[in-house]
Amino acid sequence: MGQTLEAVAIDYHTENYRDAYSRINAIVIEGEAEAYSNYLQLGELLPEFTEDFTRLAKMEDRHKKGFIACGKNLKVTADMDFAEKFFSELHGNFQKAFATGDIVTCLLIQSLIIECFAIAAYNIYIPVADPFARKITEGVVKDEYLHLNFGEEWLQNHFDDSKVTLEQANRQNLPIVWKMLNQVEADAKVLGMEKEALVEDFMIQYGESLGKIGFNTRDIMRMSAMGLVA
Ligand code: Y39
Ligand code: FE
Ligand code: FE
Ligand code: FE
Repeated sequence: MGQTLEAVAIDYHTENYRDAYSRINAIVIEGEAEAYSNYLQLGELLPEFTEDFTRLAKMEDRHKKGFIACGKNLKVTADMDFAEKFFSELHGNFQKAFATGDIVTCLLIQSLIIECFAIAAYNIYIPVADPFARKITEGVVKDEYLHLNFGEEWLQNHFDDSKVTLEQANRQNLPIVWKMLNQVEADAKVLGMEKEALVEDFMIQYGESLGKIGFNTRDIMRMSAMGLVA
């Protein structure tokens, strides 16, 4: 809370900071790479939107390049093995849904859950980032809102047919996000990002999205608390 109001003095060159950055930076690079391929796959599932999804995928590829530059700037080697494991459960669920042509679950995982996670993380990171990374992240987060919006609109237009699947996919995937957050809590803190702030931002963003799609307040409360443990 009040993260942006506190004077933040972070030494971006300490061993401790760069060690934590090697994992968070890798997560973001891996996340952007997976988002790229997720959008290409969504373009396969929804041929009438292939061009749109290809456009979103290209943005994700640019984001990845930007974050690779951020790591380079701090002379950090990204721990990609860690990042791949970090995303493996969510990635597996996306691939399972893709294999059965389950557009709704694919959209929930990538366009709602992962985009809201990205928006929360990037917004919390910007005020505490080094100046180079801050500029990059400010550009990236604007795109993530577009991605979230795209998924919201499709789901809003297909709400009645998607509702049951969305609830089920939420139940299956939201607990994974909370587990992921716990795994990065300590590293995020070294970077000046509090878990409490990340959870708060995620909840606000995700709840707003569910509301736009068509869920009522009671649904939203029930759905966004799913699997959340302190
Ligand atoms: O749509 C996107 O670009 C999303 C892939 C990127 C996900 C980034 C995930 C950020 C989690 C970082 C956690 C740091 C506390
Ligand atoms: Fe705060
Ligand atoms: Fe992105
Ligand atoms: Fe995105």
